[in-house]
Amino acid sequence: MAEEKKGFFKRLVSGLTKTRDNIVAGFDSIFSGFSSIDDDFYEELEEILIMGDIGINATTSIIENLKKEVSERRIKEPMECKQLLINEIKDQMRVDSTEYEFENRKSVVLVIGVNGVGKTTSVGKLAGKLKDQGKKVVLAAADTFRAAAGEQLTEWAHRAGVEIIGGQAGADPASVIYDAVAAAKARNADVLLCDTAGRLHNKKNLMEELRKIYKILEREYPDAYLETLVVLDGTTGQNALAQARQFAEVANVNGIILTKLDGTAKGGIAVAIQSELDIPVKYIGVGESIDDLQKFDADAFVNALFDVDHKETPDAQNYD
Ligand SMILES: Nc1nc2c(ncn2[C@@H]2O[C@H](COP(=O)(O)OP(=O)(O)OP(=O)(O)O)[C@@H](O)[C@H]2O)c(=O)[nH]1
Ligand SMILES: [Mg+2]
Repeated sequence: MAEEKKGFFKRLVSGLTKTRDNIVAGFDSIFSGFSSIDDDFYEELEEILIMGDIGINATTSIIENLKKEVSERRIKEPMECKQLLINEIKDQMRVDSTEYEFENRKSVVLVIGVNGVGKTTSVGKLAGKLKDQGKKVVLAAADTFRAAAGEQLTEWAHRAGVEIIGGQAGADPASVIYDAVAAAKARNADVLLCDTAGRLHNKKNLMEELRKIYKILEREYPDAYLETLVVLDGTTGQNALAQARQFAEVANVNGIILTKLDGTAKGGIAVAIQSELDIPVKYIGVGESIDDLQKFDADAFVNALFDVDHKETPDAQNYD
């Protein structure tokens, strides 16, 4: 278990290399380049945070809080700001453990998002994770739009060792959900994970489709806890933020799965989403294999970003 945690932290550190190069290299040059903490210093810090996709909101509060701390503690050396900055960034992105309630009760998890962001992959990875925790998982292949979508999820179901309920291509997604609910009830499943189609919906179609699905869930499975997760592609930076905002307008979004953080310089978007929209990033994806999805942990994320403490930190984190 500890080995596994370490392994993931290592992958996180290496996955965030580009983001780190993008943000942290800039910090270091400021911390060592400035001899005093003045307006120029703050301005440059602000610029790096904005360029690192951390978002206006988070950047503003990080800088304001930093100024306050610096003056209260009478800090004079730019280098001494580094740890304060790390702490401020962490504070922007804490996720309460109650946010994972759906993992611990009978639940339905609806996974939505636009084309190609990693919905099916994330459903597969999440299935593997929950199965490993000893949970009974059923998958609903409610992407009936793309012909190959069912096969793709079936492969994941085999990999994770869980059951899958699908429908014919072109079938009504709500009818697949209906069948999947029946299966989940019959097998006394802990979690029903629903993959959905990612075609670019217009807002009206999306609302209509979600409304039908929610209606079936409310009617057929009223005792299941409903969790709606939006999947966002971390490589798309500000675009991901805009998508999250749009989905939040049409659905009761409980959280975000942020994928493809490996190999992107835009990982700072994780901070922006949390701070701008107040929707927690609950999972992050840092690769294509089944183990490459983990609960988001602000401390581990920011430590990985700054590449600090990564020898001691993993065991102290709540990766499970
Ligand atoms: N590197 C990397 N690739 C990922 C990650 N998550 C998903 N992918 C890849 O992204 C591609 C698209 O993933 P899918 O899971 O098919 O995306 P989707 O949202 O289901 O796509 P549609 O159903 O077509 O809308 C695949 O090649 C995945 O392997 C990740 O965390 N890291
Ligand atoms: Mg898919």
